[in-house]
Amino acid sequence: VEASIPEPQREAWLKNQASGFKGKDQFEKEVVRHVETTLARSMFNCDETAAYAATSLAFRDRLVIEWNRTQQRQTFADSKRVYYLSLEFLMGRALDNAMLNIGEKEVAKSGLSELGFRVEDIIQQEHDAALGNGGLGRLAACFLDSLASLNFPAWGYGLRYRYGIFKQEIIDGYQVEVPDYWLDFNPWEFPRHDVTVDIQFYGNVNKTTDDSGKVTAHWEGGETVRAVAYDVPIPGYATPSTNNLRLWSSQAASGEFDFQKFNSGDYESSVGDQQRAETISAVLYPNDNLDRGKELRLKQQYFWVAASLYDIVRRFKKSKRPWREFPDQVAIQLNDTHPTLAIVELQRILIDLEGLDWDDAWNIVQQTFSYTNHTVLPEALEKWSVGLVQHLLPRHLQIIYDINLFFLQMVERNFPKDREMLSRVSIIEESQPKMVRMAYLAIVGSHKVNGVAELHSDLIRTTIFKDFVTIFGPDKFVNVTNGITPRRWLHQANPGLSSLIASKAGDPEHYLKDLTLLNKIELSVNDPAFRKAWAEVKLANKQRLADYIKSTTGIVVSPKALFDVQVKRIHEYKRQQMNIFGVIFRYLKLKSMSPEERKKVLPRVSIFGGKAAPGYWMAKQIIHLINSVGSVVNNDPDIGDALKVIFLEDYNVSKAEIIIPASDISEHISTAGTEASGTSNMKFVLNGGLIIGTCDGANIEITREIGEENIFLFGNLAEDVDDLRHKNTYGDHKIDPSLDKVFNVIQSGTFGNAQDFQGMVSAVREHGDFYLVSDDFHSYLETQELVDKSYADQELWITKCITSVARMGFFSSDRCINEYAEEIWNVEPLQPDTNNGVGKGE
Ligand code: Z2T
Repeated sequence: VEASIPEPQREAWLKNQASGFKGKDQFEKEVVRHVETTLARSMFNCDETAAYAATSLAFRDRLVIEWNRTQQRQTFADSKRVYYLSLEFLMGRALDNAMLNIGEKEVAKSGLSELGFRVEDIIQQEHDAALGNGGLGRLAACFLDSLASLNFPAWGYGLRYRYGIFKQEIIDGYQVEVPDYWLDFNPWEFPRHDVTVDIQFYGNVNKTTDDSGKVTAHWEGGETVRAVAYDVPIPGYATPSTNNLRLWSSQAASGEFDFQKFNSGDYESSVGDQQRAETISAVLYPNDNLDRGKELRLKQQYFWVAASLYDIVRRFKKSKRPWREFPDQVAIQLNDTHPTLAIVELQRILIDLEGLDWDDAWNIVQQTFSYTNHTVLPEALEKWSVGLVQHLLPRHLQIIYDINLFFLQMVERNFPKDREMLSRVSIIEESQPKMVRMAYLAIVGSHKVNGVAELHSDLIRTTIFKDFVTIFGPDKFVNVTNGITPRRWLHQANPGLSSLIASKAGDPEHYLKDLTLLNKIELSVNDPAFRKAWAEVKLANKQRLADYIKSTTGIVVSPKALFDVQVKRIHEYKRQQMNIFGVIFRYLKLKSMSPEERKKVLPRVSIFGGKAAPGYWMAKQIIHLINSVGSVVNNDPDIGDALKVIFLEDYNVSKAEIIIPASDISEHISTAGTEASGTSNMKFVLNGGLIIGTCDGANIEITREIGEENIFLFGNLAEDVDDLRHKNTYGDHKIDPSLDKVFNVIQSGTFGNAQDFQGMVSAVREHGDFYLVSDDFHSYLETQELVDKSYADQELWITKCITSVARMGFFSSDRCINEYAEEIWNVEPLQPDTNNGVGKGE
């Protein structure tokens, strides 16, 4: 490594190598230096914002040093790398994570305290990096944390949206969206103005034939947009390994800024061109589990995919290896179908630009890519109209047709008797208009396809991708059950519980890296002191949330009440409507009691949070009903503490870190077979809360791990859903009597204008109850009663909680990443102590 600096200068460089702060005194010195020089502020008016900025910069200096070293080590080792392509990275805040992963949180705490600040307050100054919608984006963030913590050479690739997911305000009970402009001050990104790729759109294709008769396609004309790299360091926990997340930002390419217009005085329209280019990376599409097929979205996808592949190929070419070794050096994971064009783009690079034969190129492509499916909901499966793809990416459409042709020829050869098969599996849907089925393209272009929980992986094998299992054989389809990072979701979010666990399971540096060590706490399940401390931690976490509720809503809730939490994107399949109908039923029951009876009931706080996609009318109605029920119930003097209904505005990662540790029971109640995995279910149990849920997604594996006596399962099974839906539509659909009562009360105007909630009611009563709310309602209410009874026995409840946490080790994203590495990527960790690659060639 050092040999790259010429001898005469080497000494000066090495002597002056940056090192970042060491210890509290140097940390303080660095903070003050950043306040005074980097930020140009006087130390006499340093507020919390400035202290946050300076602290981040001090930690950033430390990160950057390890980041450079890690990248250099990886370059010299030249081993296989993983590239995780995701349109979403829901990172949340970075400072606390940087402090923890570097292992200097105590230094920061005492240093900041000497400077007059509390570390918790400083951490809270940071704006969430919210470049994602929900589970899919947060999963990508957990994966980056695990990849770095396990020392895998890995890069994330995404888009640098100027606006993350919108901020949610609740005004008069309705959701209002506010833009999330988050880049004002972001110390965690490094613009790389020297790392740019010019991306082509539109134009047309011309073919030339050389002397040997070989035909080459040339994609010409159209317009160009420039991709500029912004790099974000991703530190691993308790390791110096620091990986890179590269986010692309769009700019006008230099040739595209129209100087003609500019010089002729048409300044405005030349700036307009500039802005049009910047539009590509301007905003995150706010839909969770829905495909809207907008042209700008397709542009985003190709822009990001093409820039990332150019970057990956450029890095590979430096090694001067033959092309056939590409899959030995590169594994590319497609996070859902959003980056599927990467398959086509690599094939294009290999055949059009590098001159490989189709078959050689296609082998490389298939060995390189693998695809994760995250949903079976038909409305979320991406399709692009052939016309749009033809217009925007004419050469790619030709290649897609060729991929499809060769694929269908293979199918025809192998399954000559099944004529219908060809139209069923065709990448091109012969509809009006014709559509490109992106999931099929992703399957055909990958060597592995995975689902995200066992039930989900079974479902894709037996339903939506059934034919492909027949065609490619069962080994291509695997399960990798999702996981969560215990660093953020236990240690950072719940320091009280983490240190209590440490008293039994040993050093956090051990159990946070091998979460199965949690099982040690089960030995203490009957230890009275441990149990008492456990209850105190939960109460403190509930008090923290109660304070937050008071400060944001003005509503006072008792931390002694049972906290019932459902926080996730609002979606009919997740059934927040069933939850609020259940809350109404509880309210009616309380109203029918005498004051004496009412005093005996276990008080409950129903807490909701989550965003509705701006165009999702039914989801917005659900939010409105929750808020309307809240204003009636919370102000009903008969009710008092017996029931409170809270809607927490603008649910996001940093709010999850406060809400999740405070939960007693959380709701994961999707219609069976619709929630691919869910990951918050894992977070809640890991934080000592129990679950009420359906037999869906990862709930099933959570049950297997923690024992069915420790979870409240209810409702119909996935295998029965089709029949029930059929009955609801074609048979006589009898509504559950308790639900009918609830509907009548809604329609009497108890919660405001009945008309406002008609959609929710008639979806069940008149439109076939697609999500089986009525079918599951009785079982849901019964199980909620069981929850009340169980909570009344606090001793048994605490036993359930401790036992569950002890058995949650499986759900670490470290386990999950190790499975991907072994079963799909074939990559190995690169230990940071390999002497910086010195002596290995070069
Ligand atoms: C998403 O968050 C999920 C699936 C999607 O399918 C899209 C989005 Cl934005 C296209 C979620 C699943 O709903 C959830 O069950 C799963 O746990 C999560 O992805 C991560 O796999």
